[in-house]
Amino acid sequence: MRIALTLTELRTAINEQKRLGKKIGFVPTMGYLHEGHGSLITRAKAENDYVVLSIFVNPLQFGPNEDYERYPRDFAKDRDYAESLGVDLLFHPEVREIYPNYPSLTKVTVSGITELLCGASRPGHFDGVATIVAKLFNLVMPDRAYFGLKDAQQVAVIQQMVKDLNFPVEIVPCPIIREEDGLAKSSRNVYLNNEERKQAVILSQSLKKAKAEIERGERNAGRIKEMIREMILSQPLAVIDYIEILTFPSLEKIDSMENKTVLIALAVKFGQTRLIDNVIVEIGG
Ligand code: PAJ
Repeated sequence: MRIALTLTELRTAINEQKRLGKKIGFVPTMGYLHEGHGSLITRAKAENDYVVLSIFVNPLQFGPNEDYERYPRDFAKDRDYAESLGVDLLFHPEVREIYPNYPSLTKVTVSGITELLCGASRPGHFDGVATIVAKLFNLVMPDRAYFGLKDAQQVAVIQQMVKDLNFPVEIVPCPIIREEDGLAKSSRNVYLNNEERKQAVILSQSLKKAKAEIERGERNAGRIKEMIREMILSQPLAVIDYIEILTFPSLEKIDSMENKTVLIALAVKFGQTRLIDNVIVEIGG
């Protein structure tokens, strides 16, 4: 596995592969890798000739009172894990390499769909995500890029950006990887203490129940949200940020779920830790 720390090293490696006509698969991450990231890498390996993984904790997507400084980092462990999965090129730049002038004068803003869900609780977050992903696409020039549906709104935002700005990249959304008890894997799960970790299982449990209710015929979004709210509030440490049911990927509010692909998304805080989870359900008439 080759490691590029600078833009020049990255460009040299990419140009070589492009000259050879290789298909490049790209997995952007902020590191502290787990099997969720691993599933994206494995899929990228299966579908491309050359896989690039980036590990960069992007300051631009963190709010002033968020966890940028304390976001977990373990480069040695990530490097070994990436190598074991067959990553061809690991790009791990410093902040000043990516943002020589921070913050840069140019930003990418996807409007509308960034104003709700996580965008409402984290103003500016998706500008930071869209900007870094656009920069990384220009640097890596991938044929395909892999994103987890754990961050379903992020997938919708990136797909919209790619469409609106004509990036020649195919976005491949990948399923959520979970712990055995259902908790969605996340780099931020290490923040949870034992009691919070136990109670956090309610997120996936409530989504599972919601999906089952829909499968049994429930079509009223308000009733589903209320059921989720009650389940989550049964856990004393849980503080709800949002519970939403929207169309996917257009993220429009709905009352009735008839004939739609819907995203049931939630964000819940346990102590200082904000967790997100979701399920996408295809609903017939
Ligand atoms: P990060 O949180 O490190 O996630 C990197 C990728 O892994 C994202 O596409 C995310 O959706 C996916 N992922 C995380 N947990 C997952 C899980 N349990 N199952 C499946 N996929 C999972 O998302 C980011 O970084 C950043 O916003 C980034 C896109 C890199 C831009 O900075």
